[in-house]
Amino acid sequence: MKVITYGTPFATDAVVRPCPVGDQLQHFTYTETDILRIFSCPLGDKAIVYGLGETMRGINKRGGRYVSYNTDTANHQENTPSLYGSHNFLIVDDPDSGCFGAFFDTPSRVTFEVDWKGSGALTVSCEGQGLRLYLLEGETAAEITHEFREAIGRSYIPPLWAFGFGQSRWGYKTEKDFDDVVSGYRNHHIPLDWICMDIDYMDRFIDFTVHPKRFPDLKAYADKLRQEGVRLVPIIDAGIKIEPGNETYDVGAANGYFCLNHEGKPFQAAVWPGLTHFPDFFQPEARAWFGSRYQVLTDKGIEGFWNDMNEPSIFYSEYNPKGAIGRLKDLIHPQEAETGENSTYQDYKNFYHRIDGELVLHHEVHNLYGALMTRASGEGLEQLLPGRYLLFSRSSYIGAHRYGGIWTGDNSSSWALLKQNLYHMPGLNMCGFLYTGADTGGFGGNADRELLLRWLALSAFTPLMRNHTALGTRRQECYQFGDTQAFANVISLRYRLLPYLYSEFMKAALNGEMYMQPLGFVWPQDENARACEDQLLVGQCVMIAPILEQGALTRKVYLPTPMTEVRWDGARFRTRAAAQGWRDITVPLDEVVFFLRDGAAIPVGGPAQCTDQVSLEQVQLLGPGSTYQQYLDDGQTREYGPDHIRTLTRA
Ligand code: MIG
Repeated sequence: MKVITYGTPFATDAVVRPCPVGDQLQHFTYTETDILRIFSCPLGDKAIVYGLGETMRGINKRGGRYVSYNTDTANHQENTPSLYGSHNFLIVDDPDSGCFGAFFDTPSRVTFEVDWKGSGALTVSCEGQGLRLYLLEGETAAEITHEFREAIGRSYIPPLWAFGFGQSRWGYKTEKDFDDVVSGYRNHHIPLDWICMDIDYMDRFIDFTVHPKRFPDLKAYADKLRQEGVRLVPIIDAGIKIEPGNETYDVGAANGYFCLNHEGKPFQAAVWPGLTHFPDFFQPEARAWFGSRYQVLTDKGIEGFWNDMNEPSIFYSEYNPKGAIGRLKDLIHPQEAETGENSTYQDYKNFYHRIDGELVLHHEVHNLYGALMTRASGEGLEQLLPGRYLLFSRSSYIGAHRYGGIWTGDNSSSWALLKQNLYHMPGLNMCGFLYTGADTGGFGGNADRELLLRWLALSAFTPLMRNHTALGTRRQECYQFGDTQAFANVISLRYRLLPYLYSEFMKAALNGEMYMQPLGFVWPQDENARACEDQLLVGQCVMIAPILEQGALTRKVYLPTPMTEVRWDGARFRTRAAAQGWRDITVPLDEVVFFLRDGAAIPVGGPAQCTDQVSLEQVQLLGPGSTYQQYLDDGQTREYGPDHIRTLTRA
């Protein structure tokens, strides 16, 4: 990897390894305008462009236009240009001219046009004061990804319980709402490990408060659920309610920890709590202070959090009085949204951060805001808790992957967004985000039974497996769709596979490898594997080929090599050899089918209703292979390391 510097780039801390300076630009031609630095290169007909993390469309980014400018884009669709995170790393993999990788490291807006409108070129336009361009060479996309991952530092490692199944819904308010979820799952013998507390647990949406009537004694309540094997995971929003007596407001205001407006006063914008100030996460002192605020909840036995609204999302402000209406217009007129000039854009040009004694316009460093909130929380939780914490954020930039995971935001209950969940995973893994997943079943809109079951069969393999949905949508808990046996079957697979999934996650995190990768990473010479957009490898031994079409009981699967087909019916695994080439599989709604790579064996455990009941040690080998290298630790302390490997051998 080599770095070339343009202008006066902002230090993002995305890359943590020293990197030699490149003497001249490779692969791209460079042009400049008053406001843009433009990098362009031709794309061969067969070139695949991998990467770009949280962006819409397929694994291969060809044909699209993607704008790195973190945006609260509920109901995003295939052509939505900006989501919640900015991950400016891509790989061009051309069988005719070879592979290279490029990371455009700037917190300002960047636009990627990838064979956009058939241009036959990759064009990257960067705004802002400057950037660092990292270029990576290698034989394969996998090799380049590994080098990049080593450069950006080790991915965040969650506790084992975070790999259990989580239930969430915007609208749970009282202890009774949560009790109902616990009993709903336990009574139907569907495993469950954690439940998210959305904004209604707070007192009037004020961060680091608990609603006094709804949770008169949160500590006692959290302890009670903990006895039943369930943890509570509260949400924290970016905006701090302006209200004397709100301790977070008082201390933040007294110490100058909030972002400023043109007049040097704290910038005001309305979000859930009403008028708020935004913490200036660019100041190290503000980060340390904000991170320490989580103690209000860790003192009550909380070990996991999700950070929301940290693009930051803004409903309206004095600079953008029609904010909410403007956002509605963005949804109705996606063409306007496509320019990136959406309504919150005005806000982002109207507030400042204090960075090393200088005022910096938010817009210039916009894409780092959520990442720095994650860093503040992660560093805080590291101090507050003796062991590992669960943390996932909505907004992100590369670098945040060292402190927490992300979820992919407000998707919807549609087959298109189910597919998107699969497409997202490899690009996110390339950028270091391993602990990630989508709102299973979809956030907006109403999920039906079939969609939810098929979605669960995919998220059973994503590290973050959470059913979440919006206020006002159909009830989406797994016991709300008639016969619950199918749900118990699918989710129980996740728990049976935990010894394998956890081991592969840990190896991927500790060794800078992919946890979920496209087939083209492993079989770059195989044209069918390269073209495959609806199958993934999970760890080194498993290939998944989920059903992604409504009404489909069968699908075609491509096997680059001979494999073992595994069918899980809720009670047992049945295996049979499957030859190389195109195969048809039939998958009833209450079963899951996946594949083991040729000669592989994986460890599987016994039945469990929560991770407390999971033993990573008591396992059996599944598949024709005779050995497996299992990563093993206690799943909760920070005593992890690449050498915690044991060799399992078939008795
Ligand atoms: O303005 O907290 O993406 O998961 O349920 C919406 C309510 C705010 C957006 C998050 C979503 C969450 C919702 N939040």
